[in-house]
Amino acid sequence: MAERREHVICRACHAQCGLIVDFDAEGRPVATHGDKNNPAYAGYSCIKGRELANYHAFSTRLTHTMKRRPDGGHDPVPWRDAARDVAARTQEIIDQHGPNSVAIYIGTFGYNTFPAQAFMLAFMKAIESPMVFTSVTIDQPGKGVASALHGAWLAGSYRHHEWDGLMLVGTNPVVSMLGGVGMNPHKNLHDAKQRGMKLIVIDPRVTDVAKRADLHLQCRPGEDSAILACIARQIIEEGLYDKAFVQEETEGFAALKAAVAPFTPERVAVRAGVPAEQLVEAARMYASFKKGDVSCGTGANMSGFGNSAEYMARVLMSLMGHWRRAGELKRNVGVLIKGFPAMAASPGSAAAWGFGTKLRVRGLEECTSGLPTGALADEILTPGPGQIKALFVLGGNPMLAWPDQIKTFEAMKALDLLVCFDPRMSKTGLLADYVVAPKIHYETHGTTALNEFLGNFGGGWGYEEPYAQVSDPILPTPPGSDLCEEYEFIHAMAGAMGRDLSVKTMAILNPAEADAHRTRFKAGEPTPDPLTAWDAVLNGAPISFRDVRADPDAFKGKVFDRQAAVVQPRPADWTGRLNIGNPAMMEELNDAALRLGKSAETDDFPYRVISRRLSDILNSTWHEDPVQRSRVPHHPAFMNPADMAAIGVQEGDIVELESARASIQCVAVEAPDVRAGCLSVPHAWGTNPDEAEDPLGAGGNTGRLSFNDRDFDKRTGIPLMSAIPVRVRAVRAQAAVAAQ
Ligand SMILES: Nc1nc2c(c(=O)[nH]1)N[C@H]1C(S)=C(S)[C@@H](COP(=O)(O)OP(=O)(O)OC[C@H]3O[C@@H](n4cnc5c(=O)[nH]c(N)nc54)[C@H](O)[C@@H]3O)O[C@H]1N2
Ligand SMILES: Nc1nc2c(c(=O)[nH]1)N[C@H]1C(S)=C(S)[C@@H](COP(=O)(O)OP(=O)(O)OC[C@H]3O[C@@H](n4cnc5c(=O)[nH]c(N)nc54)[C@H](O)[C@@H]3O)O[C@H]1N2
Ligand code: SF4
Ligand SMILES: [Mo]
Repeated sequence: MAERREHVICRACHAQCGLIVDFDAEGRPVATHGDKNNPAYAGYSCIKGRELANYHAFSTRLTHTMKRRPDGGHDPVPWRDAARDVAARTQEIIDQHGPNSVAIYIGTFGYNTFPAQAFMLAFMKAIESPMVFTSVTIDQPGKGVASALHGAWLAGSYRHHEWDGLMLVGTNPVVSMLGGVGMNPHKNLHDAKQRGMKLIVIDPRVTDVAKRADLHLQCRPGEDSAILACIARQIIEEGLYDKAFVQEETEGFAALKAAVAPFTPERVAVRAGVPAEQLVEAARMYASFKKGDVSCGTGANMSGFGNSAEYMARVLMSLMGHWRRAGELKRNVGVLIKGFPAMAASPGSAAAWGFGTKLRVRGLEECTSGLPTGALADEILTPGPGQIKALFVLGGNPMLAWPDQIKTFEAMKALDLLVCFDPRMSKTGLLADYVVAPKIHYETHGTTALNEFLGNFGGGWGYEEPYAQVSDPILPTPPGSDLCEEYEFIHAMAGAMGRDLSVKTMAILNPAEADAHRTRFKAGEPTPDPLTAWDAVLNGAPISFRDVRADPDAFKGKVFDRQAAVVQPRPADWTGRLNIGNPAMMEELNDAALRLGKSAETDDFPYRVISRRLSDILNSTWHEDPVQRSRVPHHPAFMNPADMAAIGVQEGDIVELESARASIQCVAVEAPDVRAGCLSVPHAWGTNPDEAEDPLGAGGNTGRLSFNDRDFDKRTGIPLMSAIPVRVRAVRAQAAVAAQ
């Protein structure tokens, strides 16, 4: 029996599950588990969360900020000294090269800690550098672009308890917790299926969700926009669309109809490798949904036509009027995040690019998904005015996560100053001048604001109800450690440079309104305490952070008593309409149409490496946990048995995957659920290019297989990160490995 129990928010991924940690008599955390009384998660937990308490005491955990020696090794330094040194070097770089020579990259864990992100953005504003890069443009950048061009629907889409149909494209939400079946994905999917919800899955792999699908299109990768265009064409051709909705709420129907005309089921079937009848069936099934949703994930965004795939997903929803209508109720009206007004209207198409910072390379520029991270290595390596000389990496790991690892490596080495905020010595940290060791997870205050925030951007993301949880630190920092929160370091650094920080709230989605809710932290004043930092970051929330914290139940996670909003009709003089025929997207469809009739195969590189996530591991994090390692001992390349036989590969052999760029090594795992011709390989594994290959340990880095300057999207800069053409050979047999 536990001596003490603490409710916590798991921050091991974006899902922010409400968990319970049991402590023994000595005050040590002994077990972590789900909380069946939690109204949003209903007992859900995953292995990463159940292991999170141990993560605080990993052998690889940094207990001090590290500073690089001239010989490349690192020594511990007091963090306040490091903040002063980094400030001085940053100021020198600004004096010599101008503010644009300083860039930041915000990765996965730059989101999980809202104050870190808000303070880092305030720092960039203080030094007047616009060079803010994030992982969004190497993740699902089509979302931001498509949503702007198609136009948002202010009242949002339906939530999973309402769906009678769902289409998932290149996403596996049961593992990723993103993609749209809510916060207890197994239970929600089960309940929805019991209720009669129909599920269509488009994925080259029989994923966890595909196993439960009513219709699974096990397509070739990289053909999603063609498949969705075909479904739209069929729906239009058979007259199955919601004519009243299309007439009243959309514009561009004629352009759409013309652009999708080439995508006949017969032609798309040949290109995408699925039967024509299945495409027709998918169209009829989707059109039969009354309250449906289409959700695209990383698979659809990383394989070449992400903008038009995301756009066509929205177009299908608009053709069927699958948006929340006037008079209906919107249950989640927000707790810590103020979303959009519940109105059955669209502001209409907005510019997705052409308004912001221009890069110097490949004609790329800021878009609605941010600055193209796919081109950041070039911005560091290309000489001349505006060359990036200093990079701050907040909770990310470029060396294992960015495309084109070889170029990334050159870029990291070329920097005058590289600072990582990371609790361990990551592969990027190895190359950094400073690795700032932060307090993590259970050593800090937490809120569920991030997941609530995400709920405003993806179909079925975030919470159904006005749910929130807050948490206080439950673990002390390791004995003898010298740790800070990321925001404290940023504040100290800004102070040493004599710059005030004007921290913008993250709690308000309307940009102008958010801008009016800034909190100023003056240079030279003491570092704000964590609750004051959170106050600033959540300034203007529907329920104030302090009021949420005043409710004892909020520490366990609760649904707040807020009245559901009745969706208001569009005002009579409203001009905005959903744009289903945007010219730029019709042009991208034309490009996809040109490929119809051509073979998707190439002789030189006949296989395709496709991305996937593992439930035990989050990107490059968690690999060192012994429990996870015992569950995933090697870096797997999941292969269809027919391909294994054709190449002469056995389960457990080391295989080499060679692209036009480079080759990597992984361990072959037999997987009948993977489409023949594809290798399903998790990303963010591997070594740095100057380290020995380690196929049985660190594995191979799929980012090394891609060029960042070929086959890249001209708007978001994302290159092929899935559907990467390769050839495959066995390099060492399992028996030889075992005999070592
Ligand atoms: N080929 C291919 N490449 C991909 C993908 C793919 O599917 N295929 N996926 C892409 C996607 S979607 C993404 S989002 C990116 C991920 O890109 P990144 O965010 O750059 O990579 P991560 O591995 O998530 O890095 C997270 C880092 O945060 C550190 N960390 C953990 N906890 C904390 C904390 O509390 N505070 C701080 N400051 N740091 C912490 C971890 O140690 C780790 O080094 O990778 C992309 N790369
Ligand atoms: N356990 C765990 N959870 C995670 C992460 C993790 O690493 N581990 N990462 C987090 C991050 S950073 C993100 S962005 C989300 C991502 O969440 P998801 O987008 O749901 O990511 P995946 O689970 O990799 O699912 C992508 C699917 O796309 C398929 N696919 C690959 N290429 C193609 C293609 O061209 N077309 C189609 N239709 N399908 C294709 C793959 O087979 C795979 O099943 O997950 C988050 N959650
Ligand atoms: S799904 Fe994410 S938040 Fe939930 S327990 Fe697992 S790692 Fe933690
Ligand atoms: Mo991601």
